[in-house]
Amino acid sequence: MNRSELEAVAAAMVARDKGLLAADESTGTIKKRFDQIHVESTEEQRRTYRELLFTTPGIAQWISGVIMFDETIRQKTRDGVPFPQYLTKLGIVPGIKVDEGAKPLAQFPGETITEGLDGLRERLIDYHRLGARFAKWRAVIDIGEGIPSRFAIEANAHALARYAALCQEQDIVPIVEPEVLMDGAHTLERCEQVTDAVLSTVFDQLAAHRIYLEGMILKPNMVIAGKKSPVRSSPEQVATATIRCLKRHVPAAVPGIAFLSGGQTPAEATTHLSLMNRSKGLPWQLSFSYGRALQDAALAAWSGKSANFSAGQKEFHKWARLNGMARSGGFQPGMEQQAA
Ligand code: 5MM
Repeated sequence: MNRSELEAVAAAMVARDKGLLAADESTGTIKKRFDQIHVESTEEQRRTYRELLFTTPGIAQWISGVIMFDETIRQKTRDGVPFPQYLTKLGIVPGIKVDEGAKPLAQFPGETITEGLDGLRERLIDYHRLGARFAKWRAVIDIGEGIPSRFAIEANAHALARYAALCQEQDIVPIVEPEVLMDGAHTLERCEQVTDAVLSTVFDQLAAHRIYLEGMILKPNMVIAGKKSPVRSSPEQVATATIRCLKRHVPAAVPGIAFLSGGQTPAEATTHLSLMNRSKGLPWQLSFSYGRALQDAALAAWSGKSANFSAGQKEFHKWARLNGMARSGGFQPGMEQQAA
């Protein structure tokens, strides 16, 4: 393990004013996104859409790294430049999703375990050769009646730590993503309780697996009420509870925390990030690693039509820039209406 290399890549991933683009939708998920805009999910359409994102003019000012899917990291721009090389040239760090998805956890109805550890060492060697310098693994924890169980939290935390150790062995920075879903009807308090338990278990496992904390990035959910909860959380409540929870569990040695958006609207996710970044004296960088919050508007503007290619890029640029501003607390709700 090359510690200084891991540290340098992790620092670049959470560099000032920048964040990560999660463009690692698996074939099934990107099909769902394309279905919403009535676009057929062919390999060429997926390549074109990823090219739209990666070649957006000026994007390197706000985007530090891109998480790709296995298919994407092997694809090229229309001029024949492999995506990882194209991004590296712009100063954007190429990354790769290496988990193989959340599968039902046997004997634990309604819960999942993320798979993908078998053969991971060899896959990481291959991805490093292709240009990836960081990786991502997502564990999914749902909140419902009687769940999550202690066992599911532990099993997922154990897998996350095994993944992280294999990444660091191959000089790849692991993004550790334990996502507590916001799909349920739970309150913010319940989300905080579960996120507390999850982060505490994850950091225990990371320590047990001898993870070099300075060479990793945490990608957590924000602490927020479930989408079906009748009680909505105010932006201030989300920001306060999220920071409180992170302070309890995330060691200062971790260089950065890059949030997922989890189904919040782009404006909500950006507002929350901005508010949190107004807190003084935090030991880590607070950044973003959004999928939907960065892409929703771009997807809708593009809608699969080549005439809309630059309209899609404009929307992606806009949300990347607004989140870049949120990195130093400079985004205010409403700014998205004026922003071009
Ligand atoms: C972009 O979506 C990612 C991949 O999802 P699948 O493995 O289900 O295809 C996802 O892991 C994403 O990186 C994170 O959940 C963050 O995305 P959001 O949309 O929540 O910001």
